[in-house]
Amino acid sequence: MNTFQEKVTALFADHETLITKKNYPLAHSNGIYNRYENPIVTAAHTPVFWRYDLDEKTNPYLMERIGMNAAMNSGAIKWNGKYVLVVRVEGDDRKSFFAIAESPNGVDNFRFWDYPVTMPDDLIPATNIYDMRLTAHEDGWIYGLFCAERHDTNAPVGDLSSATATCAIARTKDLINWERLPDLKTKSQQRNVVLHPEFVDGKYALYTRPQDGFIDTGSGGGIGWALVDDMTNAEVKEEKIIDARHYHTIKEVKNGEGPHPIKTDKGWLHLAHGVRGCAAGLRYVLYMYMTSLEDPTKVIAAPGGYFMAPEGEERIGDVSNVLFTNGWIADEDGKVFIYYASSDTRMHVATSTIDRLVDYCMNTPQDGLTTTASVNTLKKMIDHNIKIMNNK
Ligand code: BGC
Ligand code: BMA
Repeated sequence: MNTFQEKVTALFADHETLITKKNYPLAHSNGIYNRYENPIVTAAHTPVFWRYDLDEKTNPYLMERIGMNAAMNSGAIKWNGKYVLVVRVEGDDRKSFFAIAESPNGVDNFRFWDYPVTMPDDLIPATNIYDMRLTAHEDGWIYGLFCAERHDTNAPVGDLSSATATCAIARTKDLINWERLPDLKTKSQQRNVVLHPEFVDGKYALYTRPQDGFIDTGSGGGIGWALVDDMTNAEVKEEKIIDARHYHTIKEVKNGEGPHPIKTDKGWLHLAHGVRGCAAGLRYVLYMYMTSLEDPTKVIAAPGGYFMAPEGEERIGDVSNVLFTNGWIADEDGKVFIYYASSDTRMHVATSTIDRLVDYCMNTPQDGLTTTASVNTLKKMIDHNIKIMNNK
């Protein structure tokens, strides 16, 4: 029988082995991006001392006292040369909170900081917070926009599920001390609000996602755009849909901006999620689009279909058949680290480059919105390829 101390040592050793495991790109790639062998952050990556009381007097059986259920939907930023994620960690109690995990290379060795983020409450405290988008804005602050969820006070007695989703705003200079600003004022509920990194016409610009209800986007037509005078008292007065939902596409039911777009010389590169309904529930996939540098509300490229959809283990989890993203990092050399979560359970990375992603956006055929259009697009490529193949 191992002593308490031996068991503690083994826990730490196993954890260290897990978090320092090398991660390699999978051999097979579609030419657009590379997936990696292992998830990069999971609930098991959270520190042992978050989960176990290490005092033999109070925890003689060395039980897990505070269970961690998932590590998912993470914001991302390059910070002091490190690849930093603001992870949505969810405890067994279903409350999620933010915690920072950093890696020296962006693909493995993610290690959590000792303490989770202490996020101050807004005037009306939220029950849950999640899915932070980080933006190092040209005003000098790093903003974190996230969803604050509260029980709907108008719900009939006994309805404990109706909730409201609001865009919460905080800012920091060091990722440690966060200043909470008032929640975004808008006409509708909002989830997936993202701050554009530059001023536009001297104003802050937001990607929004108006929705009629907590789950239903209803008349909310897609990803919106709004200019805001002041982030310390942010109010959306006018909202314009820039990337609409459409019948029988991967974003029929909902869509939402992922992380803030990356600036390239060909335009802004966007990564987003699209949702459709099916008998198994909602299916979340990732897609891309581009907007113009001169007019960021103008879509200049809209590759058809999804960019990434759940595969293998990614399909399975607390909320199966879901890929979700709210973080990516573009390095100076053009390499892009796409951070995505699968099935509300674990975090992964895929790597690509700006050039590849721009090529993908510009040269992937658009969705023609009908089977006939899709077959015509396909036949065009087959014709062209058959000529090439016959000339060999
Ligand atoms: C969950 C989110 C989810 C939302 C809508 C919330 O309670 O925490 O992960 O996106 O409900 O389903
Ligand atoms: C949403 C998102 C995510 C989550 C997804 C699937 O609406 O905001 O938090 O990953 O649902 O559950």
